[in-house]
Amino acid sequence: MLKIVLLGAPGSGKGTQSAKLVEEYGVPQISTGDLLRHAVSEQTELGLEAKKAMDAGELVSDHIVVGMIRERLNEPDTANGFILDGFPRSLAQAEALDEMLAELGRPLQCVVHLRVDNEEIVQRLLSRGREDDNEQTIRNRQSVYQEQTEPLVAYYEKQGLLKPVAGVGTVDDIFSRIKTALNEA
Ligand code: B4P
Repeated sequence: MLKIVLLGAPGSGKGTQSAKLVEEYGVPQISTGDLLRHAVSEQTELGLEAKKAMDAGELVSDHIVVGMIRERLNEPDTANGFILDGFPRSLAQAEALDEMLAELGRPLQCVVHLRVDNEEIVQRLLSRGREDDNEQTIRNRQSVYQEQTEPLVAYYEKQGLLKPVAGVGTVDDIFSRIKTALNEA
């Protein structure tokens, strides 16, 4: 059983580490970025609305993202746990998540905070080269992160759930640090 949030700036490696956690613990990864990119590729109404925000490096509206997560957490494969990757990203999303998990009787175990400095992130994302990985959008994502997502560090620290992990070094080194943090949780 693993019920965690991976918190970190855009490009801090949440998706990379989630894939390894899925392999190790056998619980599903729930990535709002992946769910949104899927909606964009299917050209649903929601996808078209989300694309504008994603291309600009802004957050997609809380209403859309919370609805997607509510649906996903009600699917049976999450009964034994989940890795939330890239959600929550605002205080409103974090509060909505607390409510949903209280209703489901499945509180969070811990929040892993991947810490990487901004310049390293710009270099990583420029070499990843996804559609929203140009320098201007990356810089905007970083300032949106600082304004809207960074307050979640204090939010989860207050709840005694925060586990800071250095997100630099090799993917395997970071993964070992995450496992150590989870064992302590
Ligand atoms: P996401 O899909 O969540 O993407 P991300 O934050 O950019 O990436 P992540 O941290 O997962 O990094 P990755 O492992 O890929 O979000 C995209 C957009 O969707 C957002 O800007 C927003 O518009 C929208 N969105 C998503 N969730 C939302 C929400 N909850 N509310 C509102 N809007 C939302 O790693 C990045 C790169 O680094 C990769 O190329 C990887 O190979 C490399 N890398 C990883 N680890 C490394 C290491 N140790 N060393 C060197 N390189 C490494």
